[in-house]
Amino acid sequence: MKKLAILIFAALIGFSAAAQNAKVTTAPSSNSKAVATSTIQKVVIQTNGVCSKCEALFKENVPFFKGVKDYAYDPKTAKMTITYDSKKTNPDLLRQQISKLGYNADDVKADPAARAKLPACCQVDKKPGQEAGCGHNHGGCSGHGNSGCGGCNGHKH
Ligand SMILES: [Cu+2]
Repeated sequence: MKKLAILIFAALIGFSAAAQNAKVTTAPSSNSKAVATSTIQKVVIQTNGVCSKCEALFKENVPFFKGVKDYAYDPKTAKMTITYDSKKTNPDLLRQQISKLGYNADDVKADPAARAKLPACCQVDKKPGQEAGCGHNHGGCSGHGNSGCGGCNGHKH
């Protein structure tokens, strides 16, 4: 009778040990499942940046928005390509943040207060087909880029 009790006791210990082992092995597998589902996404946003000063401002800000993993900007088209973590941000939020810098972002219009603080030539909307730069804007880029908008590719008459 005593022997049977020991056997049952041993069996119980063995069972609980097995259960603990099972727990340890299941935990990592559920983690790896979460990693497999990528939340990294890419979005292209049309802005209305006009010159290299705009480009510099974007570069100083957009890569540091929450959830942004990678950022590229094409000054010819004023399009931004943003790689982001969809768990931390989303395209609508990114457009709002770009608007707060003073620029249009797709359908989201620039925040007027932020835009008013930009250098004068950066506030001028580029006409479709016009080359990148602040050419044709003699008021804003007075002195052909010597003041107001140092980054302007002036001298376009
Ligand atoms: Cu500019």
